[in-house]
Amino acid sequence: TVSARAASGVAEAAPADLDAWRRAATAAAPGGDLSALNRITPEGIVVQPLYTAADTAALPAKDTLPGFAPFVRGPQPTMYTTRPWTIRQYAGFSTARESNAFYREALHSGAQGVSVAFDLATQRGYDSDHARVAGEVGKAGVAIDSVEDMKALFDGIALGGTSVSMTMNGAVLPVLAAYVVAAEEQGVPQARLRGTIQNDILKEFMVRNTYIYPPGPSMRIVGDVMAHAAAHMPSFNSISVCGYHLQEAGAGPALELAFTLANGRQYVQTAMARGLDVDGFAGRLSFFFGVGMDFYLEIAKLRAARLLWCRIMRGLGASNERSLMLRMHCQTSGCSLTAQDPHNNVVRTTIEAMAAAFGGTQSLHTNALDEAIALPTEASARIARATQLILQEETGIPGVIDPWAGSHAMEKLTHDMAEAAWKTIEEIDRRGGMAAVAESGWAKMQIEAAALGKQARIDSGRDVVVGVNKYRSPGETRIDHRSIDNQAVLADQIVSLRQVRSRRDGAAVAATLDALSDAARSGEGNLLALTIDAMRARATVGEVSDALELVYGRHHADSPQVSGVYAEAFESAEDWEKLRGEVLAFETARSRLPRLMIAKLGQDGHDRGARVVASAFSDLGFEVVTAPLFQTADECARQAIEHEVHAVGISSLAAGHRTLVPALIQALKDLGAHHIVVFVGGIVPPEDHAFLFEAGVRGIYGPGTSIPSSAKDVLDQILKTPDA
Ligand code: 3CP
Repeated sequence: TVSARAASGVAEAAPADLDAWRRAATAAAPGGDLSALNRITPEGIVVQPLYTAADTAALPAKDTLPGFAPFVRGPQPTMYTTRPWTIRQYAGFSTARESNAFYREALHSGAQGVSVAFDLATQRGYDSDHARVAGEVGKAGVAIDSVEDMKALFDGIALGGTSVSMTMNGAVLPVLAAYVVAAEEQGVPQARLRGTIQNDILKEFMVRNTYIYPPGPSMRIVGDVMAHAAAHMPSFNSISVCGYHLQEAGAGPALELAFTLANGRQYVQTAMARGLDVDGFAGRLSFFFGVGMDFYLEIAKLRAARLLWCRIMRGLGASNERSLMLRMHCQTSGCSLTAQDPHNNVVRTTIEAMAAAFGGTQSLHTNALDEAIALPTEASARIARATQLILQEETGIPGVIDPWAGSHAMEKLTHDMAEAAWKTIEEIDRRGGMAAVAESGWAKMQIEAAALGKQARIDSGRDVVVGVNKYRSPGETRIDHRSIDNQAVLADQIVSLRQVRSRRDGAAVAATLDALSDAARSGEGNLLALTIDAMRARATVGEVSDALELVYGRHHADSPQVSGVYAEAFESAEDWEKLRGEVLAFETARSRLPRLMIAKLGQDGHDRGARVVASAFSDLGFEVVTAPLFQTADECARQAIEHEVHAVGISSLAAGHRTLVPALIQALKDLGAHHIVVFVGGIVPPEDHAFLFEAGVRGIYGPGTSIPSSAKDVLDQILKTPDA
């Protein structure tokens, strides 16, 4: 009998008969086709319904140990069993004083490290009183103009003991220098500083856009930071090579992995080319990955990252174990969060955080549930932190090192992920290396094509997002959110800038700034060391940036648009044809195609949404002009008129909309262009909608809006408006 067999354990111990399983599963599979149960990811990775020993028998790296090369199972022999990952929440807003209070409360309530978000003015190297940044000071991060602000930011936080991460790339020199001087004035010498500076400029050119100078000089700056840190800051991670932003911009896991590792390799090569000994600095390179909802694949990605980095570093001649070991920070995926049913985001973040822990991260940020809407509140930040505390202290998860090891599925997926990424790395090599493909725009186009495919799969319902394109709630869930009084922050910053400028020795500051410009010109000297002198003398972030801009100029990117990808991946022929028909009807009514300009205003360079919308609208038959980044409202209005557009779509992701959008509408009116329809997409809290509509905005399309539905609305709005 069955129970007798079960009791004896004989049937359970019988060798697996894979053929018998195949027959049974084939009979149960749709259409009798077993392969229909495979999922093929957009990157071509096949996820099977079942994995067995047959899938892993030939894998080379399936039986390794943590703390030993190739580190698939983690960089430390004991991993979380002796020290869990660092709970490090990215935060910063308003003034240094307010952010300081937030950090102190977080550290008191379970956070284990600090991670500073700077406002866009600081990231782009402008002082708060610069005319170009008036709408953005203190908005999406903290405003830092000088050492005095940096000292206020870390007041009461012992910089020798707490590790601090700073997301800074373009303005890395003045910001890191201000940190070094603030620590020095706290009595902590550089040599004792622990922490990480992002300093990953290649991905800025690819997706994030907070570069300041052109690629060549920017890479010199990266190299100078690495060289200075290697010599004087032995416990400081001089770079955090980021995949996170690539994933946020649309890259799938294999593409994220490939580009991140190739960027990392490029930095190592740059430093080696300057004569640095690879084992002298490579141990302080760090990585940063996004963790999305594809649970198994995300764990596989993190394991594969360590495997491949070890291979890459051996290839570059590194021999020290630390140089071969990839250490990482992870962040749960911002773009997996939804503005609809925001409480569901806690669930998403928990699942992603588990993937990061199973993947062996060293440090983790968990997103707050309201991050698709605004900056986190005290309450949402508390839940986000507790998500990690619960994983660390209630679940038992940290008690087993790399618990997925030996799973046929996980070992095979780790291998397949590594192979997929490696293929892309080889393609990059064929195209001249990472610096070349970042500069040519090829890398950006790959990411954008992935983003468009994803958007089309969501808009046509193939990829499910609960509460967005399926199971939508009939009502709207309103939640509190934090808003920043930007004008008050600006007023504060102007006062403190005045104080700094009036108390310092102007001639001494000028001399340090001249030395910096000279070093930029000659290529001699270390720019970070010279910037530390300047910041110590109380130069400001903007002045240091200007001293370098004088020599290097400001970079203006120009990247071609992807076309046809959205149309190809869109799966509902009926909806598609209907909308195309409406565009053609518009053409008949107005004797030309609908023309629109997609723009971003101010220093908000997060342009994934803008570029996806531009490309998709263009596939739908619109004529689309993409405005250059970093425009003022006036500049944008003039361009819209020059291009004779019917509508301007502003993509706003950095909370500048309340200032910048009304300014644009006013500028259009001042120039007599009342007929140009203005709409806004991106992150706009519901409370701001009435304000923007009153200012004259005609449509607001938040995260989760399908592109065809916004396109239809834009057409209707234009038709309602008399033409010029
Ligand atoms: C750790 N240690 C151990 C063990 N675990 N020692 C023995 N046994 C163990 N099991 C040691 C480590 O070797 C290390 O010492 C020390 O403890 C700290 O551990 P760690 O693993 O280095 O952790 P941490 O200090 O937190 O550093 C983590 C990395 C760092 C290395 C990843 O670079 C980091 O914190 N990165 C964060 C980056 C970040 O926050 N980015 C935010 C981006 P030693 O150092 O002496 O070896 S936010 C972007 C958001 C979007 C946007 O851009 O807009």
